[in-house]
Amino acid sequence: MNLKNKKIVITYGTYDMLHEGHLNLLKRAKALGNYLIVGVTDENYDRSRGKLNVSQSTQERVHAVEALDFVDKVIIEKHKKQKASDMVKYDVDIFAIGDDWVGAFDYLNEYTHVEYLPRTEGISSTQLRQEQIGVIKMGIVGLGRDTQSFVDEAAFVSSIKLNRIYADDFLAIKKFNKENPQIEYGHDNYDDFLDTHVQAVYIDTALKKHYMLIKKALQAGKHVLCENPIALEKKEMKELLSLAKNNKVLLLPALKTAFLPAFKQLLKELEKGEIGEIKEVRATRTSLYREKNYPESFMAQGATNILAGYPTLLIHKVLGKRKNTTFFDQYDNGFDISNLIVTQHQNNTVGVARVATGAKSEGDAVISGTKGYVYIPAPWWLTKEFYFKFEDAHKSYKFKYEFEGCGLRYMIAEFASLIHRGKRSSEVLRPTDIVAISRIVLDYRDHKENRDKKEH
Ligand code: C2G
Repeated sequence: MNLKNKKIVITYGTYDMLHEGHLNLLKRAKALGNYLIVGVTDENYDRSRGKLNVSQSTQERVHAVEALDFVDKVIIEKHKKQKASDMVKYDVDIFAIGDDWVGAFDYLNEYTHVEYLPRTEGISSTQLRQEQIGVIKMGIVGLGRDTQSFVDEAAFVSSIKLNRIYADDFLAIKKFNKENPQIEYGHDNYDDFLDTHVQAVYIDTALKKHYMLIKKALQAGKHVLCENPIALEKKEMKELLSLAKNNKVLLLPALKTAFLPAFKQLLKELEKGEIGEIKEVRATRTSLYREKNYPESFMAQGATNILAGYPTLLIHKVLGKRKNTTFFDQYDNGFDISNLIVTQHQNNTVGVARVATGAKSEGDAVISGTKGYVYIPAPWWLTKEFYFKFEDAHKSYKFKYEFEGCGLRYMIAEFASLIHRGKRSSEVLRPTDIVAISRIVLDYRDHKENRDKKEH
C-alpha cells in the first residue's frame, strides 16, 4: 500500500480484554489522520515494565485489535526503545496516547508530533479481569526465609488475594499477622487451613516437610507453589507429580529465576545460535547463611538441597537431558557445605553447577559456544542483564531488562495466570523440567547414601 499521501497516526498499548475505553481511544487516534498503526505490547515487554496481570496472550490481543475495521496496521512492540525507531520506519505524522501518560512521551516530539488524548473514565482492564475471571484465594504454608518477600510481592498481583496462613507455631503467626494485617486468618492446624475456601497455596517450610504438605494440599484440590526441591525422594517426587495430574491441579516449584523477563529472553536469544554450538554451561550460586544469621538447622539441610535448583535450571534449560553426573562435595558437621556438580548432556556437552553455603564465590554464569559466549553477571539468578561476547571484542552486545521488586512477583503472576487459563503446567517449567531439576538433588542423596554404606 502506498502511504505517501496518508496522514499516519500511531498508538501503542496492551489492549488486554479490549474494552470501550480502548475503542474510544483508538477511534480518537484514527480521527487525527487517515491511517492508524497500533503497536500491541508483547508479554515480555509488559512484564519488564511491571504489567504483571495481563490475562490474554500477545496473539489474542493482536487478533482483537486486528479485527477492528478502522485499524489499518498492527505491529508488536517488544522493547522501550522501539517507539522512536517506529516513528522513523513508518514516517509517522502523529503519535497519540491516553492522557494518563501526559509528559511521558514528550521525547518523541523530536521525531513526530505527540498528542495526549482524553481517557475514558470508569473502565479498566484490571476491573474487567477481576469481574470476569475472579480473584484466586491463596494461603501461605509455613514461615520460611521467603515468606515476607512473598507477601510483599503478592500485593502487586491483582488476580490473587492472599489473606490466610498456616504455620505450626501459633505465636509466630500472631507476630506475623501484626506486621502483615492483610493476612487476616491464621491456622496452626493444617487440615483446618485446607478446609477453607483457599484455592492455592505457597509452601515455604523446612525442606523435609514439603512432601507431606504438598501431598495433602493436592489431595484437597489446591494448586501448589512450593519452594524447591518439592520432595527429597524419587518415589515421593513421582507420586506428587501424578497426584497433581490426576487431581487436575497445578504443582510448580518456586524457582523464581525461570519467570524473570530477562531469563526468558536469554533462552530465546540463545535459540538464534549467535554463539554457535553450545558446549558448556557453568553457573555458581553461593550464600553464607551463617553470616546472615540463619539457624544452623537451615544450613544442615545441605548446600545441594538448598541451592542446586538454580544452576540446574539454567543448565537443564540450555543443555537438556543429563546423561552422567559427578559430585565433588565438601563436608562440615555432617552436611554438605559445597558441591561442584559436573554433568554430561547430549552431544557431550557439559554442565558445571557450583553451590556452597560454606564458601563464597562469584555468582555468575557463562554459556560457552563454538563462536562466542554469553556472560551473565552476579547474581545471575536475579537475571537483569547478559552479554553476548565474541573473539572480536567489538562485536559484543548486551541485553538489559529491569525487573521490579525482588523478582518474585513475576513467578506469582505466572502461577495465577496459569490457574486462570486452566493450564496445569507451565511452558517455562514443564513437568519434565521439574523432574530433571529435582533429580539432581535426589541423585545426590543416592550418591551420599551409597558412599556412607561403603564407608561403614
Ligand atoms: N485507555 C483509555 N481509557 C481507559 C483505558 C485505557 O483511553 N479507560 C487508553 C490508554 O491511555 C492507552 C490505550 O488505551 O492509550 C491502551 O491502554 P493499555 O492497554 O492500558 O496500554 P498502556 O499500558 O497504556 O500502553 O507502549 C505501551 C504504551 O506506552 C502504553
